[in-house]
Amino acid sequence: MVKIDLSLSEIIGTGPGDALVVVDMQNDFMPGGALPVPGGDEIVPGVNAMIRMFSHADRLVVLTQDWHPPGHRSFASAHAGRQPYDPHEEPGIGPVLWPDHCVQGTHGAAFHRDLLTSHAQAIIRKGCRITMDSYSGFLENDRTTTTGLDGYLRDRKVGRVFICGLALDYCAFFTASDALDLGYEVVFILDLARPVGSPPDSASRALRTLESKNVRFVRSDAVRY
Ligand code: VGL
Ligand code: ZN
Repeated sequence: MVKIDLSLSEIIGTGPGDALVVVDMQNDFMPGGALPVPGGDEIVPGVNAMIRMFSHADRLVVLTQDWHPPGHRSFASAHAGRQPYDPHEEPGIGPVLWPDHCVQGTHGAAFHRDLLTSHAQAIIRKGCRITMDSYSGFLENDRTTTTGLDGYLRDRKVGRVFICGLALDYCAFFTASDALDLGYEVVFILDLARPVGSPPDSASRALRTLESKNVRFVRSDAVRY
């Protein structure tokens, strides 16, 4: 695991033009869920504190929600003889297959019951088409189809996005990476993200990639109103 040193993390103020993007804080990604992320539930109070900080007229909160139809191609169950977490490369799907998770309208796809969802101004659903996954909140895994998030943020005059949520090595990572590529300043709140850890080096790779792209890693206690 790459160690990011946040001991020197400077206080970072928030204000007009800032958005908080909370990635996939859904039941299926919590311990006991279908695709559990270790410690996923532990970050809910901290994420809520961030949501409160961004719930003001001059800034905004966006949630992303993994939202798959039954039989989605990212599910191992859609491939004969394959198991969850098996490696798999297919256009728009992979690098691994997943357990059935976040099926549209199910309890597993719902947000954690304690998440302050009523403060969100927009909810972006992704992975809605049966043959295509979407790890990023901006672009689906064909790297072409947009979710509308970039248009929404631009329209709302957002220049900087703060990112937290699940999973650090998939949806939070790809959302941050795309935000950087799309020209946003990106602040990644490292203590409010947790990895799936499959394959084992996925979190290290994600962090190294973000580091090489000018992301700003911070601890949540350094973020101020
Ligand atoms: C995610 C795997 C599959 C995530 C979503 O939210 O990180 N990971 N679908
Ligand atoms: Zn998914």
